[in-house]
Amino acid sequence: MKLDLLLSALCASTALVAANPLLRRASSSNVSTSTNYTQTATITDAASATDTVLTVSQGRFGALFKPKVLVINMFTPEQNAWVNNLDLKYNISVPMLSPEYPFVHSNSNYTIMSVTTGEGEINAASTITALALSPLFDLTDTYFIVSGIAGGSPDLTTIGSVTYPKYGVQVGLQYEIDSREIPANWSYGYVNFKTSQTNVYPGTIYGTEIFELNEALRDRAMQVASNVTLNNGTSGNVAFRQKYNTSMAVTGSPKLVACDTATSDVYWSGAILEKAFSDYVTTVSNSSATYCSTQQEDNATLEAFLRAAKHGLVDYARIVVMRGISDIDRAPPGMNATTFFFSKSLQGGSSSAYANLYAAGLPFVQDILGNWDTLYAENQFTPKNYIGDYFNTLGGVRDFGL
Ligand SMILES: *C1O[C@H](CO)[C@@H](O)[C@H](O)[C@H]1NC(C)=O
Ligand SMILES: *[C@@H]1O[C@H](CO)[C@@H](O)[C@H](O)[C@H]1NC(C)=O
Ligand SMILES: *[C@@H]1O[C@H](CO)[C@@H](O)[C@H](O)[C@H]1NC(C)=O
Ligand SMILES: *[C@@H]1O[C@H](CO)[C@@H](O)[C@H](O)[C@H]1NC(C)=O
Ligand SMILES: *[C@@H]1O[C@H](CO)[C@@H](O)[C@H](O)[C@H]1NC(C)=O
Ligand SMILES: *[C@@H]1O[C@H](CO)[C@@H](O)[C@H](O)[C@H]1NC(C)=O
Ligand SMILES: *[C@@H]1O[C@H](CO)[C@@H](O)[C@H](O)[C@H]1NC(C)=O
Ligand SMILES: *[C@@H]1O[C@H](CO)[C@@H](O)[C@H](O)[C@H]1NC(C)=O
Ligand SMILES: *[C@@H]1O[C@H](CO)[C@@H](O)[C@H](O)[C@H]1NC(C)=O
Ligand SMILES: *[C@@H]1O[C@H](CO)[C@@H](O)[C@H](O)[C@H]1NC(C)=O
Ligand SMILES: *[C@@H]1O[C@H](CO)[C@@H](O)[C@H](O)[C@H]1NC(C)=O
Repeated sequence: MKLDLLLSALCASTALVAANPLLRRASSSNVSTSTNYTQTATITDAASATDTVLTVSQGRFGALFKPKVLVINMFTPEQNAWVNNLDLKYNISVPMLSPEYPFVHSNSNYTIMSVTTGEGEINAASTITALALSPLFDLTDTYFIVSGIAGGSPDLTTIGSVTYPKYGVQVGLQYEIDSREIPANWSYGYVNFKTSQTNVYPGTIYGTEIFELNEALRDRAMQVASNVTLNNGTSGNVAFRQKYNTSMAVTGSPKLVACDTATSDVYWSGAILEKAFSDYVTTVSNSSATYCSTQQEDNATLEAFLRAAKHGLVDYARIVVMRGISDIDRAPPGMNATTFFFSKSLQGGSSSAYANLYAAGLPFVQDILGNWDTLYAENQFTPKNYIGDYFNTLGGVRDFGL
């Protein structure tokens, strides 16, 4: 371990703490020299402040770590692809991460780190919020790569494809009536809020329905990965792809695809729900977003980052989402939805998705570290498109919505 580097960072942080009036009475800064780092930095006299508004800039003062790249995984096999291959052997414990995934993992010079959120929207939002607010980290210049598996649309992807969304859409924010109880002329049981039919723009918006990411950075991430050899999946995956209509992308080899992602806590499957959710993606994005992957976290992650970006804790233009396709969202012709969904042997594309997320993500990580001074310290891939949420929280004018 680079003890000297750690100690000099600690001294610098102690000096910053001492210089900051809001943190002057901070009680302790506790860095262990084991492979688990634990720091406690507390403001003990906040209650005695006379100002009615106490604004504390966290994430900079006293920060020990300023990673250049932070990979975000959702569960263990996604995490292993990065932690094992890049030897992210240092565990940094951070308060309020998932009880199941309590550590940020780091390489030996603290330039590349990863965090695992736990699965589902609640875990993703909680972990990213905790990390963004942690006084251990200065994430203001950090590039974030969301690296997780997803279900894929057979129209645009196949098992092992790696997709790069510009839009993330949260499709669960709708009314639902069980499809056994719907009128005969409805295609599915989902209806947009404050409307009584589908494909009408929702009449009420929570703000997390749609996020737009930096397209220029996304395109760079794809371009530097354009020559990687992607894992083709098992012989079972190759055979299974052929069950679909040969006009669909699913029957081809895995590729890198620029297309958009849908978030729902519900792990759904089947052609009817695919139609419901892809229609929603189309409606809420004013036809700008093209649904091609389905997962359980991205809009939660992006909402937490949005709030952090609003307060200068992270840069929203430095986020890339990668979703590797582990399974297909609907059955091939001649097979019903339940047989398809519950046949593990048919859904077995996860290993190629994990491998390909790392294979395609590594050139981007190397690009960021290798060209830090010239291209990334000051982001040369500045967005040409609107970035942010429905409420224009980060400024600019959104290109979707009412
Ligand atoms: C979820 O986030 C994605 C960005 O990954 C965005 O394109 C999408 O519109 C969001 N969806 C919802 C319903 O919030
Ligand atoms: C630092 O952590 C150790 C081990 O948890 C604890 O015993 C000690 O009291 C802490 N020191 C301070 C100053 O908080
Ligand atoms: C690191 O944390 C883990 C999990 O809390 C614990 O089992 C382990 O003993 C710790 N290691 C050290 C060196 O403190
Ligand atoms: C560090 O984290 C890894 C991955 O989460 C875990 O397998 C390992 O046991 C942890 N090491 C310690 C010392 O806690
Ligand atoms: C830090 O380590 C990474 C590999 O983990 C290496 O690519 C990079 O050059 C190192 N950076 C410095 C400043 O030593
Ligand atoms: C379904 O039928 C009802 C009653 O005829 C009609 O009002 C409604 O517009 C129809 N909905 C669709 C989606 O066609
Ligand atoms: C990909 O390969 C082509 C042909 O060898 C080469 O011209 C191009 O520079 C490579 N691109 C990257 C990003 O490595
Ligand atoms: C890779 O997968 C594609 C699509 O399933 C198949 O056509 C091709 O033969 C496979 N290649 C190899 C080397 O298995
Ligand atoms: C395959 O898709 C094409 C184009 O959508 C369609 O014309 C054709 O009927 C489909 N074939 C089968 C067997 O479903
Ligand atoms: C789906 O197909 C399987 C096998 O043909 C059959 O046993 C099952 O009853 C079918 N389920 C439905 C819901 O149609
Ligand atoms: C998006 O579509 C809705 C109708 O669904 C329309 O009222 C709105 O003006 C459109 N917004 C933009 C930015 O084009």
